[in-house]
Amino acid sequence: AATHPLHATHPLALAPVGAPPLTVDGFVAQFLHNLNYDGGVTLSASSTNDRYLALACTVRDYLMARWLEDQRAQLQHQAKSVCYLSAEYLLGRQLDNDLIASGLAEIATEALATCGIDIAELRGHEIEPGLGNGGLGRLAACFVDSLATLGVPSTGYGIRYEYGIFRQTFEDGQQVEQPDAWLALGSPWEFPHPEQAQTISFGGATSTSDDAGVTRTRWTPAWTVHAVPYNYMVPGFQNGRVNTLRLWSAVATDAFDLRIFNAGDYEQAVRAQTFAENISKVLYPEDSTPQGKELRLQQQYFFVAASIADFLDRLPADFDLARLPDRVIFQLNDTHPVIAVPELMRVLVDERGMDWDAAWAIAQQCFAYTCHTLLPEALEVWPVELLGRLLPRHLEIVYRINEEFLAAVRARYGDDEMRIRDMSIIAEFPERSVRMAYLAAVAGSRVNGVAELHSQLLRERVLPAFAEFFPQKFTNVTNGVTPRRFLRLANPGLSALLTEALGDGWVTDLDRLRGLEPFAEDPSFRAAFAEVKAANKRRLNDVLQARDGMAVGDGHLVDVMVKRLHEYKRQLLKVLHVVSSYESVVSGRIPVSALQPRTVLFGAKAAPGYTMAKRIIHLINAVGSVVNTDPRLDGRLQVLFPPNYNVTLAESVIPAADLSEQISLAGKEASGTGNMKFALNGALTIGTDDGANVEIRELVGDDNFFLFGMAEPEVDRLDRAGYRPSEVYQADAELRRAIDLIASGALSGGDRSVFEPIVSNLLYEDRFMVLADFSAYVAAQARVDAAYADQDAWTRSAILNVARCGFFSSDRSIRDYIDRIWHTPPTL
Ligand code: HBZ
Repeated sequence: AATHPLHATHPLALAPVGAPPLTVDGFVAQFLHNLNYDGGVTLSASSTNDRYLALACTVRDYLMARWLEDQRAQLQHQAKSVCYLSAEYLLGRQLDNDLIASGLAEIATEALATCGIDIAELRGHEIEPGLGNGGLGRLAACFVDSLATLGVPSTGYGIRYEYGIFRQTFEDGQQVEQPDAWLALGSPWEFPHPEQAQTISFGGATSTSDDAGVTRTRWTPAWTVHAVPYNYMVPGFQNGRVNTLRLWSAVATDAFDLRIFNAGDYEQAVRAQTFAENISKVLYPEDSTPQGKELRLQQQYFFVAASIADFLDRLPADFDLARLPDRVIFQLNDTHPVIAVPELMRVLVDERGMDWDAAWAIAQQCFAYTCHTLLPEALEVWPVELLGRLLPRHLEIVYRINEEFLAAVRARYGDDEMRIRDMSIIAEFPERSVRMAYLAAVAGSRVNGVAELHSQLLRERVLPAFAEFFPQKFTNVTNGVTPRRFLRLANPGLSALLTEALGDGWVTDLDRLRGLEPFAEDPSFRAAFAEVKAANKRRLNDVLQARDGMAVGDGHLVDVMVKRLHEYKRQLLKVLHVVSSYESVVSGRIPVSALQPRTVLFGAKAAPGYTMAKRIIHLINAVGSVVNTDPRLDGRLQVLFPPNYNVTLAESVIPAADLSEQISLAGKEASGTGNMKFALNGALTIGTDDGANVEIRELVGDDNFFLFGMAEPEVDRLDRAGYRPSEVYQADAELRRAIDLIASGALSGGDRSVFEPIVSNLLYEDRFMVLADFSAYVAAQARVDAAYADQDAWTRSAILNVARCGFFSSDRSIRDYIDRIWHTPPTL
């Protein structure tokens, strides 16, 4: 087949032997081959699903030789590598990403067109793998993308949940959770390797024996389960590099059900199988309030034990384990994988016969811990009773680690019992339990927060005793987001504009966006930029129309708050502002013509057991139904709440936004990453001095950011002084009118009881100080309206946001991890 002009400088032009020819004809041939020989259908008889699967396999085929080569090279070179341990990866659609990463997007589009197929329809067919809750899981997905793009020897390890984050629907404005059967139509992206399964043990008891004067501990587990790895390609951006994400799936072991089967109880045997396979069945939908459930601890141990065993299996047979720290760093994504610490100790001491002190010296160099929270209730603790029942040997190991650590604390400070109780890995109240964050801080070579402010508060407020004891361990790595998915893929219009202005190097070198600053002063560039934003709003409307029958208003300021529903994030503050605007118009205090036309768009899932969060969802929907249908508003204020906000919807929403709502109570949002995605897509932020907002504002400048509200020290002072929200309510007429309207039942068909718990919580508790920041927020929104009235000046600010946010590339975050924590060579 002739070489297509498109491919002269194609990144896969040096395609290794075995890859299909890099031509439109070559792509067509491979696609049809896959459709016929793997799918077992002809083109004319094929369904959308058949075609989607064949297309996915074709893209895969082009990446395969590179992937195999990278796996081989990683084994051969045995360079130090990163094992990223994360219970969550919120990946988003794979086809979209892999088309762009492989550089095949144009060839594939053309090739399918010659078959009479619109590639957009197939791209829209994929159900995204939603194997995460929110920011933490999405961060892990951005990081594996950057690791591959930077060519860092690394593997992402996690769990292949059969059901990811639930699909959200609304019934009468209330959230209903549906199972997310993302594997139902088959996943073309995964490669199972049952022959590489690991056996993972649980329960039972330990015993000791004397081995030539050395005490050896033996763990006799009660039951085991197989962990089967599924490999996923993680292609770097057009660099011929393909890394691996390894997700583990639980399968019952033969031994397990055979025993029962032989006893003649078939039903019981089947139940046993179901029990074992439950481990990877479903993602826990709680973000930030862990429930301390046994199955969750099983999940955590299951995937870290399998991952450690898998890593060790890849070392040469004669490898000297004393050199393990030269070969690996296990990065612990929050406390979820922290049980890896006693697991590595168990393997080194019990299985490999190493002495305790040598093993501990090694383990301390092999782990690093990232904390993602500031909320005390989000710090995981496991009851000693549960840990001892499920993992008796690990509990013993934790006790010994704690004993030696507390001995070191005593050696430094004397018998200061207060301090000992404060720093003990074992908490005594309200029940004896293991504090996983403390274990991570003791064992890890580094402890990092995810934004400057967060890392500071981590040292000063969350783990102060540890920061004093191990000052050298504490560091910061500010989060980042991948410009591939969140600019290049999600915002093709802006991408083209950037490439025209700066060349295409920005995709892997986001600091080049700085070069955009002078363009902010160029009227024709501003016009082009504004046109891209307008086109993105039209595209969003097409998506919303098809998905939910909704649309943002013509000429409206698009005001977006998308993130998990949590009280600390303060969706209620946004709701109060909307209710207040509504009330001012319908009461006649403000002419409707004075309203800046706005569409307020929410997206948020609530943890199924988080009652208050679900009430807030109900309230948002109730406000929407009233505001959107009241003719007195003249269509100038709209509230949209499309259900099931996920990565795919984010890719349409973020590029269309004018205003990004980042309004958490200062000191509560560790970093935020949505804030970065919006700024990079040219939305202006209205935000508090919290998390990475602080760094965004420093970079974009005060003129291009709407700051409001208390800073963290003020929050702390108010808290100590005793905060009384009802006094704020009494003192602020505008606030009172908004709250009274909600309390009146006007938004709930006259039923005052529906939102009463929200109202009384605001008036008498208001843990996250919504009322205290209300007036500042309203004033900041007035500044937004005034600024938006000058469209050209707004566009200039938007361009400067893009130009100055290159720092928030996850490539930069990964380089920081390499410099400050991992010390791995950047490329293989
Ligand atoms: O991690 C988020 C933080 O809230 C956010 O500020 C930060 O930007 C982001 C990335 O660093 N934390 C989470 O998303 N946390 C969870 O999703 C979570 C999930 C299960 C848990 C606890 C937390 O048991």
